[in-house]
Amino acid sequence: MENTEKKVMFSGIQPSGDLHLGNYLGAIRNWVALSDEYTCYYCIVDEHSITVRQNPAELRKRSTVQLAQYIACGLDPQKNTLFIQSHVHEHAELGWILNCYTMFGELSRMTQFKDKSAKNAENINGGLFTYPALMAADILLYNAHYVPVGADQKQHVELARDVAVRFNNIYGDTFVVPEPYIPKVGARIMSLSNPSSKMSKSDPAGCVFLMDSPDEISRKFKRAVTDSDTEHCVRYAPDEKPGVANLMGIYSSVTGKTFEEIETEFDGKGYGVFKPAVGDAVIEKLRPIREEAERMINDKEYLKGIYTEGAQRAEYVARKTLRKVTKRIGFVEKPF
Ligand code: ATP
Ligand code: LTN
Repeated sequence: MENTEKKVMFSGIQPSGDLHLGNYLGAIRNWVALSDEYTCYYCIVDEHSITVRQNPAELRKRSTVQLAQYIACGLDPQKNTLFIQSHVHEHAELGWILNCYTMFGELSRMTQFKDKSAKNAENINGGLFTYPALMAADILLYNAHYVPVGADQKQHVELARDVAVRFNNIYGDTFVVPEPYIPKVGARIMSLSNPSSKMSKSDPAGCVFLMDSPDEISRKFKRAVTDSDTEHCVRYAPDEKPGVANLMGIYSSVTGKTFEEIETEFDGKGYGVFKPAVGDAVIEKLRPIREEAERMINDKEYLKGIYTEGAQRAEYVARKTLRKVTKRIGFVEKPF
């Protein structure tokens, strides 16, 4: 009874590297906060990650490690459907169908495609280009109303909306039209070593990983780039002092303090006090997550049980949506 009335959330992260503070503050934290209010599906999107070449053994390992980290972040597997994308073949099938309703011009405007193709000039494959159609399939299969992501994914969710509307206009109401759900603070955490680019696993020096030791976190924050002015005061001015604004965003996101409260707290104290304080707050936030994930990572049977049940629950819903879609577009009903 209650489940049918709840709105639906769907999101996913690629198992293409270790989870980091940007993933946590931009996305996962909201997933946890919304678990009670919504019916939630959180996926490990392994099919997306092969748009960039992966080492097979590492991809396999990271997919289950990521599941352990989802749970360690606070996602209760009883309340949330946690699963691996490739275990539910409907994603790939609807992905193909939606490719045929997604325009070349739309895909050409995706900034993630432009960024990733610039970084992987030797492997600009078709999957990297058509990736947003698969992401639309992920979301639309579950009739998701909201997609909790960081700001960098807004463009992809908007494309999923456009595809849903286009399909509904041709065939009648089929898909729920989803909306991005982006946090006010923490939507775009920047690299600690280069505050003009987003924190990303491909820049380990500026990236704080969930599994980093307290010493590593501390070192990364002490080295964080602030600014080159002589003022040395903790003041929120994103254009003039992007490094400081980024650290303030992280501190605010982790402690719940406002920017004014942070300015007052560090008034007259300088960066030598501020940077380690941000590091300490992050260490304390991540400590229980790291410890819980470390404990769970070796419990392979437990994790297998979670992703098996998750895929079964997900497939039940995905199958129904795919059937509806194939019927609408005119495929002959499968007789077995
Ligand atoms: P890559 O380093 O390959 O760009 P990524 O670290 O961005 O990957 P994704 O799997 O692409 O990881 O992103 C997972 C989720 O984390 C998405 O919702 C994304 O918006 C969010 N996210 C990623 N990086 C950040 C960041 N720096 N700040 C806030 N949110 C982020
Ligand atoms: N495109 C996202 C990952 C992703 C996703 C999704 C996010 C794939 N499918 C569905 C939300 C909903 C990324 O690169 N971070």
